Amino acid sequence: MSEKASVVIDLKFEPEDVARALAGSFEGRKVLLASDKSADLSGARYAFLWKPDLDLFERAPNLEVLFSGGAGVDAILAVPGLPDLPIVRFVDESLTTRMSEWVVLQCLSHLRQAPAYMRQQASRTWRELSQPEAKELTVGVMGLGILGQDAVRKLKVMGFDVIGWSRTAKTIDGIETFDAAGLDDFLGRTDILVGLLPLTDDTRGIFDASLFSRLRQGGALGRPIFINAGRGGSQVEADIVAALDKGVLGGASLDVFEVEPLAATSPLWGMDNVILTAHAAAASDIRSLFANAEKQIERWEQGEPLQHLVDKVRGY
Ligand code: NDP
Ligand code: OXD
Repeated sequence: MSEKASVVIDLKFEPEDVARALAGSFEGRKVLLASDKSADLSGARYAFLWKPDLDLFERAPNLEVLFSGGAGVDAILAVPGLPDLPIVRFVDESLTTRMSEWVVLQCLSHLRQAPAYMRQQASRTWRELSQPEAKELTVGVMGLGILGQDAVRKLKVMGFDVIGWSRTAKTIDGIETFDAAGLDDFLGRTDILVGLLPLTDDTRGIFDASLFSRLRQGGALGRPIFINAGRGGSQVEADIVAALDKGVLGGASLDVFEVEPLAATSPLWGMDNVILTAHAAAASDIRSLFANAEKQIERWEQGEPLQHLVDKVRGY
């Protein structure tokens, strides 16, 4: 039996996690690690990338398909000298589910004033805070792709009024949607804004002072809340801090940052009503990543079209 085409791994995950996930994956294929600088990668046809080493493509000149280690591909598309090969994005039910859990958790945390209760607990203060119902608030989700569409459905189940915004028009049962041209109408209705956008030339810095000033003021929480788990490059952190200071925003939950890890000096760490997580809303499960890719490799080798392909012109 002829040996199947080999695979090279250039994922910036813990090596022991990658090794564990590789056990039982890619049967019959040679698996090469880009971190082994003495390895001959010339036979590799498939590469798994997150933030790839710059020499990868010189060392592996015979690649046919690139697999992203995450759902977002901005870091891969930014690699200088990226060869013009198909890029398959990571689309995974477990990742999607975990992202929706994070989004619902953040919306409920602000609805039920979790940060204020944490402060009260720290000072042993017994005080009942107002408790509006979810249906009194409109959650506006920017980005209605794989993650956004799952999140809007689950937010709806929790009782929120939910609306969504995306580049192209969408029809989603029970959710009012807006396309790019409807941004102002969408923002004017939104009490809790959720960002689930990819980072592209069009979305870089989109969450800025001007956008925050167009959110609805005076809703059931008084002031709007900003939640972002897309990419930190889409937010202007100085504008978030200023908007919180001035009361244009009443709170925020951020999982992604302009520079990660977030600097210890960032004022965001110490702000009331701000919840920070460490780019951990929905991590890629490496075993699922390999299992999904094995299916795509089989399709590729059978001459069938690849799924979840990145559109390099759109940038996502
Ligand atoms: P998709 O590609 O499935 O969806 C992207 C959505 O964003 C689409 O609805 C798209 O519109 C919309 N969009 C893109 N550009 C624009 C624009 N300029 N204006 C308006 N809408 C726009 O991506 P996913 O849902 O799978 O993932 C979204 C992002 O989440 C990833 O790119 C990644 O950055 C981030 N992510 C973060 C994780 C974390 O742990 N924090 C984990 C996983 C992903 P349209 O439908 O019209 O094309
Ligand atoms: C991703 C991420 O894009 O982890 O999957 O951010």
